[in-house]
Amino acid sequence: MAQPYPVHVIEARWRDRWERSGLNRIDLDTVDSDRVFYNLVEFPYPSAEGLHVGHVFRYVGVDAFGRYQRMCGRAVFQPIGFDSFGIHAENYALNVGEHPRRLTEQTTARYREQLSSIGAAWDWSRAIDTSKPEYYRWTQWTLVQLFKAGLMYQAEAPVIWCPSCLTVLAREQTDRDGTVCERCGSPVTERVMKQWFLRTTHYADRLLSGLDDLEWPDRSKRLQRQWIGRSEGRDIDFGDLTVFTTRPDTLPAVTFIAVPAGHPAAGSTRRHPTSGAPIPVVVTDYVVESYGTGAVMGVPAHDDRDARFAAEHGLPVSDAPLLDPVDAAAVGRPSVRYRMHDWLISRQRYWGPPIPIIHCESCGAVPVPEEDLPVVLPDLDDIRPTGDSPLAECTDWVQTTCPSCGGPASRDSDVSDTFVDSAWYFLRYPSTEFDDVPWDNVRTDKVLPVDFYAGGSEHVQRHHLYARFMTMALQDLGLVSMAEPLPRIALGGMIILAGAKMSKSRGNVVSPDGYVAEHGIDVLRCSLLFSAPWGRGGEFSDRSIAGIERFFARCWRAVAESDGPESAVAQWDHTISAVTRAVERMSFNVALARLMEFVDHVRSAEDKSVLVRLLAPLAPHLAEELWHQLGQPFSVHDQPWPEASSDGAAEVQDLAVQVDGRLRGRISLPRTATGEDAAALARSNIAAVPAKDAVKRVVYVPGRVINFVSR
Ligand code: ANZ
Ligand code: ZN
Repeated sequence: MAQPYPVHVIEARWRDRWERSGLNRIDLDTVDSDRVFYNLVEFPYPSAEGLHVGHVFRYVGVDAFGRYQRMCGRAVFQPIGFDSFGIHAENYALNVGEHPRRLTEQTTARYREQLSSIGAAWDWSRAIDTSKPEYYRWTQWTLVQLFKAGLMYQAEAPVIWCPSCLTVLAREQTDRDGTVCERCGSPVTERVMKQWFLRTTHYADRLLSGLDDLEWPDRSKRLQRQWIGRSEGRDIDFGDLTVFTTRPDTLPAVTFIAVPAGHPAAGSTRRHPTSGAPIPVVVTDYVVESYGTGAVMGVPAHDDRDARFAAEHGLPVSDAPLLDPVDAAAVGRPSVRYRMHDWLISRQRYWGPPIPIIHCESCGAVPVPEEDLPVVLPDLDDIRPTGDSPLAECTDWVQTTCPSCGGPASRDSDVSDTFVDSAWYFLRYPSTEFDDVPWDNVRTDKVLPVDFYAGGSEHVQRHHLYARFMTMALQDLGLVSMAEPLPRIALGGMIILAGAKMSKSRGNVVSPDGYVAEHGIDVLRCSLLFSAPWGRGGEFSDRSIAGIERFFARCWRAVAESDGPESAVAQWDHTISAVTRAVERMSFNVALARLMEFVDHVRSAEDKSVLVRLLAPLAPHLAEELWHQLGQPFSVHDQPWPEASSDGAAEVQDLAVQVDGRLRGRISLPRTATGEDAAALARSNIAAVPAKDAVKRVVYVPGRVINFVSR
C-alpha cells in the first residue's frame, strides 16, 4: 500500500540528520551523573546469517524504552558493539574455509549496517569489538589483575572434552546434563589437562546473597540460585572416607557408601562411626565426583535412589530409627557445599585473546607485564584444532624471554573463553577513547551501574553470573567502586515462526531486510512490537504490516492534513497514562493499541503534539517528520514526554488477570472499559487466557480483577 508520504526519503533523511547532529551521543564529561540512564542491550555475536526479525524485535524494544527515558529527561547512554571472538565464529570460519579474522570483518560490517538501519539511537562513536587488540588488550589486563590477586590459577583437572570441536568445554557449555556439546551436539568425553581457572567459588556466597537486592525477573534469580547451588549439611567420617549429607538424622540406617567409578576406596569396607558395623563401599553411577566429598552414604530406607540401587544389587535395607534433631546435630561437622565450580577459562583454540602468561622453568607462571600488552594473536594460516592449542605450533611466537629473570621462556598457548570478553565489556563503553586505561573511574562512577540491561534468558547462568563475579572481584581489587553492575535486568521474549524458535538449522529465519526495503523500518519496528509484549515474544506474522501502514497513514492525515475543533482533554489523559504504563512495562503492543484508538480523535494542535510525542519512541522517523510538519524545532526526541493530569491517571485501572482463580498476569486499561474490552485485552496480551469458546464464565470486578472460568 502506498503511504501518503515518501517513506524511504523520510527515514534516510532523519537518520542522516541524527547522525550528523550527534543526537545519539551524550557528553560524558559534562553530563550530570544523576541524569545518566545507561540503557544497555547484550551486544551481538556477528553471525554469518545476519540479524533476523527476532533480534530486531529485541533491539527495537530496548531502543523504544531508551527513547522514552530520554523524553522523560534522562541523558540516555545507549552503546552497542560486537562480541566477535569465540568458538562460534571460529567453527563457522572452519566450515567455509576462511580465516576468522577476514570473516569477522565481513560479518561485523554487515551487522553494523543492519543495526544502523533499524533506527535505534545507538551511540556509534563508542562501539567496541572484542576481537580487536585495542579491546582484548584490556581483557588480558583484567586477567593479569586476577592472576596477581590469586583469583586465577592453573590446575590439572578432569575436563569436559568435545571430540568433534576438539576443545575443552565449561560445564555450562554442555547440554542434557553435561553429556553433549552445546555447539555441535556430539557426546562429550573426559580428559585430564592443565587448565586455567578463575576462582568464582570464592564469591559463591556473595553471588548468592547479592541476588536479593537485584531488580531481576524471579526466574533469573531462581536459575542463578540453582546454578550456585548452595547446600548446608554435614561432613561425616567413615574412617578415612568422608561423606557429605543433608540428612545426618538418617545415619543409623546407612547400609553402604556410594562412590563413582575409579574412586580409590571402591570395593573396600569402612566401619559405621556409631555402630561399628562394616559398611561396603560400592560403585554407583549417581555420585558426582566433583560435588561434596565425592562420596555418599547410602540410606535405602529413606532415599529413592539408594533404595533402587540396593534392590538392584541385593544390598540390605535398615529400618533403624532416625536420630532426633538434637542428636543429628552432634554427628559429623557442619559443611556448606556448592554446585558451582571455578570457571574454566582455557580454550585450546585459536580465535580468542591469548592468555597473558609466560611460563619460565625457574620462575613458573609469570604474567605478561602490563606495558607489553596486548599479547597480539598471531596470524595463523592453519587454525584447525587438533586437541592441542593451534598457537603452540607457532614456535616463533611461543618462544620468548621471562619478564622476571630474562631467561628463555614460553608463552601460554591457550586462549581465554569468550565469556571473559563479555564479563567486563559494560565497563569499557564509557571509556572507549582512553587507550592507557581499561576504564576511567570518574566515567565509571558517573555512568555505572547499568540502569537497564536487556538480555536473553539463555544468558542467566553464565554471562550474567560472570559479569557479577568479575565486577565483585574488581571491586575487591579497588578497581571499580560498585559490586553489582547489572541491578536491573529484563529478559526479552523470542519471536517464533510456526511455533519454532528461529534458527538457521530449521531454515525458518526471517530477515528484516526485505521488509525494510519495502515498507521502511518504522513499519517493521511497530509491527514487531505490536505482535507481542516485549518480555514474552510471540509468533511472527507479517499480516500486522498492513495494519501498521494504515495506522501510520491515519497519523499522517491527522497531523499533517487535518484541522478541527478542540477535543476533550480527558481523551489524551487516559491515552497518555495508558501509553506511559505500557511503555514502562515494555508492553509496546498495548501502547500501539491505545494510540490506534487515539488517532481518530486528534484534532487540535495540542492533540497532534501529544500524538507525535507518544509515537516517537516507537516510530522515530515518522514522528520526527510529523514534528517537522507541525513546524516544531528539531528534534522530537528531545521533547518532554507528555504528562497526564492526575485525574487522567486516576482514569486508568490495573486489573489482575486470572484463569480459574490463578493469577496469570496484569493489564491496564481505562476505568470506563467494559468487561468485554477487558476480556479482549487480556486475551491479546496473556497467553494463558483460553480461547473464547473454552471459557464458561468471565468475572469482571472493575479496578481489581478479571477471572476466566473454564471449568
Ligand atoms: C544421605 C541421605 C539420605 C541423603 C536421604 C539424602 C536423603 P543437595 O541438596 O543436592 O546438596 N549427595 C552428596 N554428595 C553427592 C554427590 N557427590 N553426588 C550425588 N549425590 C550426593 O543433596 C545432598 C544429598 O545428596 C546428600 O544427602 C547425599 O545424600 C547426596 F534420605 O545423604 B544424602
Ligand atoms: Zn624466569
